[in-house]
Amino acid sequence: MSYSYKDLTDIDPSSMPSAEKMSFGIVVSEWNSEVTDVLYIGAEETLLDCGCKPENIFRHNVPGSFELPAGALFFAEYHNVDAVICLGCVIQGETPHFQFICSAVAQGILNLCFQYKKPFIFGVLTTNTMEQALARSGGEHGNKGVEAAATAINMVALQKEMQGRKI
Ligand code: DLZ
Repeated sequence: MSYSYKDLTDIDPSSMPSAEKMSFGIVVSEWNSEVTDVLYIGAEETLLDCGCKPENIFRHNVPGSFELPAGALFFAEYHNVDAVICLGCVIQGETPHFQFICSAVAQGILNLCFQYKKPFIFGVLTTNTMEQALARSGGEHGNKGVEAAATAINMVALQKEMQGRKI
């Protein structure tokens, strides 16, 4: 296993459920795209490493993190995916309404889980500085996109198991 961007997130695909029969929507915020594009690469590589077929990974962009819940909702309405991964980056020092955006996005994503009864994953970096965001998107603190994808696989596997379906 080798990730294109340095990744210290400790995910071993051989100890993960197989994602061979799973499908994923990934919503990516274009705000701070130098960070969110790397989150996407980490997420996509993790899904592929765990056996997901490339044709079962669907990406759509939204303008900013505030739009992530709406993008995820569109996935739930118009694509029959097993889980939706939301990737964004909100930086406090550059965002006057930081708290408002972060809590709205977190609550919006959580609400979708209950509304659609499937996993919607919060892969949003909420940091004080760009430096901290870069450290968590392929830098010394790993890649939150990897963590979000691994969480999505584990949650889909859990849901299938509890439904009595084969993974
Ligand atoms: C407006 C704004 C600001 C100031 N900062 C960020 C940010 O750090 N990260 C992010 O993802 N989005 C930011 N946005 C854009 C909002 O998320 C949203 O796209 C706009 O307010 C339009 O609804």
